[in-house]
Amino acid sequence: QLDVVTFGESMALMYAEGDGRGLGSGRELAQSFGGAESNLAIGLARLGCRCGWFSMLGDDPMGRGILKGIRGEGVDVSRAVKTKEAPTGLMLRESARGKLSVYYYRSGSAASRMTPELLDAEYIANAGILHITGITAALGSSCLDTVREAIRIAKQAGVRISFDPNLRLKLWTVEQARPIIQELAQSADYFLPGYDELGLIYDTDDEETLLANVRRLPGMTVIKSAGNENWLVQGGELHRRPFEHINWLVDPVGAGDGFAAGFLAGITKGLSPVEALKLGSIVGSLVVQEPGDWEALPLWSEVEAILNRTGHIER
Ligand code: KDG
Repeated sequence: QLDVVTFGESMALMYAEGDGRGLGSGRELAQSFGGAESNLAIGLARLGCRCGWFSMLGDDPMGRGILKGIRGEGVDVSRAVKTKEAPTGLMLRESARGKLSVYYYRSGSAASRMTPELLDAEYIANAGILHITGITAALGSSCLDTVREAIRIAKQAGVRISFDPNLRLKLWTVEQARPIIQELAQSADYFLPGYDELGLIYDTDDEETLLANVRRLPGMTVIKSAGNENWLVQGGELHRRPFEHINWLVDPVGAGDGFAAGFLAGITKGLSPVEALKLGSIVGSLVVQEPGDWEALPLWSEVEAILNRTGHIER
């Protein structure tokens, strides 16, 4: 039985970073892969949780590399599917002139062809938590149908739902996203938006209005990056947790997935939501100190050392 099951697109990731020269400059690229859901799955596995991730990948070198990479992290990928019909999606990233930019080449990708038939109902029904994101919902109508069907299966089996809106405005407009994200948030036991995303989702920059919207949701909400804090809204109560000490900021991408992994690991390990908030904050702060979307995700022993303040972490 798995603690958490998640699904969504993982893409090949090529990046131009480090020497100030961006894409199109003729410089060499580094290769990796990324995807909000597989980032979370890797984070959970490193923290000692049993996690399953699935998607559709192209039957191509990057698709095979992604599968091998995620499997190698100890994530169950037995339900992932390779297809010859479409390629693995691609994401290019550059950090040039002090600006981080992401370019997607994913329309028509293998993962964007997900349909509800991909779902193994028993696999989901046996999990503790199903984690979904707004990225999958944005990939097209068959992907949104897949998200809705997974939620239906999970609810019927009493599996808790975690939902990170991961609003990507390169995939859909805020007007398209708003009603769907609000709908999915209604199904969530754990709703994990960023503060700025929430403002867009509820069309307000007034903090009280934001909190009032979130308090009306049936589950608990964890708001990432509210200034320099992460917040937990549970029942009528608001708990605030300042960011952990960050020595240096290298790469902010993946911090939200790291936070979600830490939070869900805490819940899975039976911690209270307030303690899980702390765990999420620690993991999120570690992720930004190294390059890569998921490479810097910590092992449980590293997090434990911080929790117990027992030692120096070499990273
Ligand atoms: O949260 C990090 C993700 O944004 C990244 O790994 C890629 O899934 C991704 C996306 O769709 O942007």
